[in-house]
Amino acid sequence: SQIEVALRDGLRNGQFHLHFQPKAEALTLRTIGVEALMRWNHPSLGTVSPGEFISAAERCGFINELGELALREAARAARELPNLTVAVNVSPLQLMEADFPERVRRVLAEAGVPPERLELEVTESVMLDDARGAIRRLHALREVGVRVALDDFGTGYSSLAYLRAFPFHTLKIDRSFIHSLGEQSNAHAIVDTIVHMARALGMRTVAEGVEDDIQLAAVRKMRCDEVQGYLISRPMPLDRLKAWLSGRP
Ligand code: G
Ligand code: G
Ligand code: MN
Ligand code: NA
Repeated sequence: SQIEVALRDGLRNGQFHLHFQPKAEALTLRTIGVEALMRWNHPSLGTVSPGEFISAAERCGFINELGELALREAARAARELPNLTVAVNVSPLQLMEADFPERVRRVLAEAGVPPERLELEVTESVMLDDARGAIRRLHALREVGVRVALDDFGTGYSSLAYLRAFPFHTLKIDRSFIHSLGEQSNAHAIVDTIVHMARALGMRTVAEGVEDDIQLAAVRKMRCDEVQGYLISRPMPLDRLKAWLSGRP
C-alpha cells in the first residue's frame, strides 16, 4: 500500500526522529525527566503525528524497527540529558517479541546508559492478546533494570487487574481525568483515589495533560508526584529542549 511504501522509505531515509516533553516534580516544577514522542518528517506531508502513523506501522510490520529506532535515539538523548529519566512508548507488538528485553538491554549497553535512566511506557492494551507473555516480558525488563510505567491509566477496560498482574514503577493518569478537574465532575474523586492507591502500592503518579494553573493546583493538593503537559512545555526537538533546560532553575 501507499503508506507502507512511504513508511519504508521514511525509515530508510531517516525521516523519523524524537521530540521530548518535560516531566516535572509537581511541587517544585523541577524537571526530572522527559517523554520521547516520535515524529515523522515527511518530505511532502510535513510533520506527521504518531496518532496517524503508529497504527499503520503496526499493521505493516514496521513497528519493531521503528521502536528500535526510538530506543536508540532515546538512549543517545539520555547521554546528553544527565540526571533526567527518558521515557519511551512501547507498542504491544514490541512486547510480544520474546527477545524485546534483551534488545533493550543491548541498546542501553551499547550507548553506555544505565538502565534506570530509561522508563518504558506501556498501555493497558499490552495485556489484550498475550497477557502471560506480556507479563513475563515486563518482569524481564524490570530485571534489566529499566523502569516501567502504565500509560493512559484509567482508560482501559479493567485497569485494576493490571496492577495486580505486574508491579509498575509509575502510573500515568490519563489526561481525560486531568482535563475535567476544574469542572463540576467526579474527576477529582477519581484522581484522588488513583493517587492514594498508587501510593499504597508503592508507585509514583504522573498527571498527564496538565494545561493550566487550576489543574496544577488540584493535582498538587492531591499529592500527585509529577506533572506533564502544555503548562510545563509542549514536546520539542532535543536542541530546543537543551536550550529550554538551561533557562530553568
Ligand atoms: O505526540 P502525540 O501526542 O501525537 O502522540 C500520540 C500517541 O502516539 C501517544 O499515544 C503516544 O504514546 C504515541 N507514540 C508517540 N511516540 C511513540 C513511539 O515511539 N512508539 C509508540 N509505540 N507510540 C508512540
Ligand atoms: O498516550 P501518550 O500519553 O503517550 O500521549 C502523549 C501525547 O499527549 C503526546 O502526543 C503529547 O503531544 C500529548 N500531550 C502532552 N501534553 C498535553 C497537554 O497538556 N494537552 C493535550 N491535549 N495533549 C498533550
Ligand atoms: Mn506516553
Ligand atoms: Na498517556
